[in-house]
Amino acid sequence: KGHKARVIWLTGLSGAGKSTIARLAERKLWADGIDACVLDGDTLRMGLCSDLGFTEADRHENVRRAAEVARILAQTGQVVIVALISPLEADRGLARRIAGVAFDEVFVDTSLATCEERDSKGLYRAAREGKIENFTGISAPYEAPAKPDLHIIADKSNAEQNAVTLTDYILRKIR
Ligand code: GGZ
Repeated sequence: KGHKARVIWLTGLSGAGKSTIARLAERKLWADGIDACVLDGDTLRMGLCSDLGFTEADRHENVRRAAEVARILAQTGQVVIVALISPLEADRGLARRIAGVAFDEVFVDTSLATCEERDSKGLYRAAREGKIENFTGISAPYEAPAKPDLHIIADKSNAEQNAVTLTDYILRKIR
């Protein structure tokens, strides 16, 4: 069982589609009999990370905690799909080191223009109006991965297609 242990780390802007792709891929893996689970930034921030905000230090701590949990889960032999903005290259490097198992950095690459146009939660608008501070892409940095293990150009295709791309990649890696 343990040979499948793997951390799949999705990084991208708010609204890039990370959570949707992660959930769809999780189901596809289940359908193939593979133990998979999702650690989602939004969900972690409701509990384990509810004390954290969006300063650089808090995001760093958020990434660190998610990576530690991912490590524990991966050690049970699961494929752990993490969906966090994780905007800084250095923090993603930390996550890779903490995970301690096979680790893939996946760039869910949806342009800021597209995320802002969709604005499904109205956060970009609020950020533009100054109602949310340190908003990634608007008033806080996003460092795009220079050499992601998988680059999903999410602008050009729908979530289902992107989830197929991700699932196929994972299946190739674990088989
Ligand atoms: C970025 C923010 C912010 C700020 C609230 N900046 O699209 P969402 O709503 O559902 O996902 C975003 C989520 C980001 O949490 P992460 O834990 O993934 O971020 S990080 O890895 O950088 O720690 C967004 C919402 O929280 N949100 N304020 N200022 N996203």
